[in-house]
Amino acid sequence: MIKDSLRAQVIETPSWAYGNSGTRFKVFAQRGVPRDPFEKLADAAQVHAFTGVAPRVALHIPWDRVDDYAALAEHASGLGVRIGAINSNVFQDDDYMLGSVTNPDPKVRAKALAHLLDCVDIMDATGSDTLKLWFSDGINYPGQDDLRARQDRLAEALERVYGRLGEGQRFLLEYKLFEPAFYATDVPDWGTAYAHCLRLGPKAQVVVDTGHHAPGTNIEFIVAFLLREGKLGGFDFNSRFYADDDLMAGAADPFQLFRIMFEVIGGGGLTEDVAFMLDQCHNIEPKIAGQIRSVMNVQEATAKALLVDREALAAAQASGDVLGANAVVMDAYNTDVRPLLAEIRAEAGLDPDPMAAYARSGYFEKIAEERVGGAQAGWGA
Ligand code: RM4
Ligand code: MN
Repeated sequence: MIKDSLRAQVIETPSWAYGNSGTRFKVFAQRGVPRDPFEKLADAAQVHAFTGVAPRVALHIPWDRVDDYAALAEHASGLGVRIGAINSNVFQDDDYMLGSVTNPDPKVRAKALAHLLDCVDIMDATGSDTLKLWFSDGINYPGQDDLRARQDRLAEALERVYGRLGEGQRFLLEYKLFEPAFYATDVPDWGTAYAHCLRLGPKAQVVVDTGHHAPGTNIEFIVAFLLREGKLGGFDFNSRFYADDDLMAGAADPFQLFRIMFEVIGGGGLTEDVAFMLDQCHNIEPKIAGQIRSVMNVQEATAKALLVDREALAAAQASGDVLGANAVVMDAYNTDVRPLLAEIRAEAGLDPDPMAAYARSGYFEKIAEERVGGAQAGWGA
């Protein structure tokens, strides 16, 4: 059963992770980086080829704008992958300086809404089932704008997008504590996202980006709560030491990732209804290998969480055995699951060691040599 669950897990990688990215101080260019969305999909297909569990690739619009989205989706399927979530982007135009859907200017709000609706058109054209909404909207100074009015504007836009969703489509509303707004963010936390989604209905759910909380936040509690209410739409996995660091998932705090997966499994969330997406894109690690590492880290956390002896745990909990219950959880966490995952890969005809197999494949050398000329994809591209 554990093996079946691990085989069935789908981990989605983000197109933007394959382009150049960085911090606000510097975006470093790397060799072999894709020049267009087609090349990004080719790189994502490598992650799937070596791990066997990453067949979905998220797009970011307009970074991944193409003339023919159906052709892009076809290109993906030719590579053995498919289009995952469509991520809207209403945070990079000059017009959005004071916000997008919550901007005081109705013309700017209309422009932002039109973009969100365009993203649903792209879902139709690519067969994507998920729209991911993240708003950088907020204010920097007390009194800069009316907090309540901004919530009204947000609700209005979300309602319009919700109404446009077709059969089998949903949107995930992402929250983030701060940055780029520094005084008040319009969707700062899971409670705000949850309240908006609750009013709209079942096609609106919350997405938990693990980097978007205050230090010390108990993210697994949020996960357990949202899952219980049917409102956990998925994750943007990445890890952080300080703020929204966007480092490899499971790198900074593998124990936290395990605790999250423990709650996911306990709440029956290890299904296709919960999207396990990576939102990791940092500036120094090689792109494809970095994604493979994150995928493996999510798999390892999942495997450990699956190993928890739920019966023994329930018994210890029922008898008030504090140390016993904790020991059951820690036993699972301290188990080395790498041999189990290697076995599953070998059974599926994959190399048991995806990192080494990818390194040996020569793919990086090939793209580094071939992809010369043209503009490398990156932030804002
Ligand atoms: C945001 C948020 C979104 C992601 C962008 C690139 O901070 O996490 O999910 O699409 O960054
Ligand atoms: Mn995110």
